[in-house]
Amino acid sequence: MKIEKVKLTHVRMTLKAPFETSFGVIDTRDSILVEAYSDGVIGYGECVADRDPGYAYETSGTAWHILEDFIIPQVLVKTFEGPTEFPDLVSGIRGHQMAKAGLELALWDLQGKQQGNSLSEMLGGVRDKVDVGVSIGIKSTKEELLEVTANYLDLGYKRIKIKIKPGRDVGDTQAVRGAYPDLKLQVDANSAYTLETAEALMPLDDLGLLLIEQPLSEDDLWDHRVLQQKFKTPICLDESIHDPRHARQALEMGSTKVINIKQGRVGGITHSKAIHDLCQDQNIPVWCGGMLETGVGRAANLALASLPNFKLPGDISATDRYYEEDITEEVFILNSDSTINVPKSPGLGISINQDAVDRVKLKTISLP
Ligand code: OSB
Ligand code: MG
Repeated sequence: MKIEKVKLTHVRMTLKAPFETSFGVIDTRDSILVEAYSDGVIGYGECVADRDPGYAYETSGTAWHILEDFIIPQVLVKTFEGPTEFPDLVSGIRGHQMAKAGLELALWDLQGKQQGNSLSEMLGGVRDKVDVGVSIGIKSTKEELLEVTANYLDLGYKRIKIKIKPGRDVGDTQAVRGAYPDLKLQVDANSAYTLETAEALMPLDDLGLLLIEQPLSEDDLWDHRVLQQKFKTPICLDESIHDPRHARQALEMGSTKVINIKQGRVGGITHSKAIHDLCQDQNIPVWCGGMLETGVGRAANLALASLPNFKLPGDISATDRYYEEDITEEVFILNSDSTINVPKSPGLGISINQDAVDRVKLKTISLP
């Protein structure tokens, strides 16, 4: 594989409704569309870093810089087998997993198109539709949370995740559980607690939750281990897992019983597959997280979630849950059994709506 040109486009898309998490309110979502050119074929990827460093230290600004000045120049001067070699190619660049994942995804799409295989086929996917749920932001009142939850259940989502933060945790979760005793329910704190303040979360342990996602710091494995020992509910790590080594160490320590895999956060599809395989060997279920992606990243998430050890529903919702207009021609819809179909066409199986990109474009560059 020889990449002749890479194009980056910074886009900013308006969410249909603001999404509040413990780290702030997201009303517009930035991302970088990555295009890799080789032999007349274009592969597309999406870098999921957001405008602000609230979820992770990376931002669309840092990712742009690292891609433009370090990652792309290295890839342009090499000839290599394909995307599985990409992590080695960029191993001299520390961190910046989201920046790396954006380009790696474009290489997967490219290789899939060249060889005529869908990403799911390339990875060894075993299902053509995947179980999905919806992630609900913090609402102003419990009543509003219950109303929004009811709306998503009406639409057919069978698994609900609610965002929590100190002061808006046990009460909100009890309200949803009270209304729906049998609902598949989980919570996500996005690193808002310390070991001390997490004491307030103990009542969650009696609510039959599927899991409690990332209660403690984004860079912490040890305190999650201490917390997991107090809870019977599985702790699930999101922010803390940046690569397969972190996953192995977290499992060895007992810091987590479930892993949320986001291909952006862990440096791409190759690392995601490695984490999946490691967890599968140890009987640890994984599920596919989301970053409010455009159709590009959503297609990748669906392909990833078709792997066998994705045992819990993913945060992969229908296009109409996020955006009025997406940048892909394809629109992802929810089936009546709370699943979304895995794309079948070569690579990511999506095509870009260039007019839609132009409507949300902030800037673009081509390298070399
Ligand atoms: O922590 O899972 C998270 C969105 C942006 C940043 C972090 C997270 C989320 C979500 C939304 O929970 C998942 C989605 O529907 O894409
Ligand atoms: Mg999360």
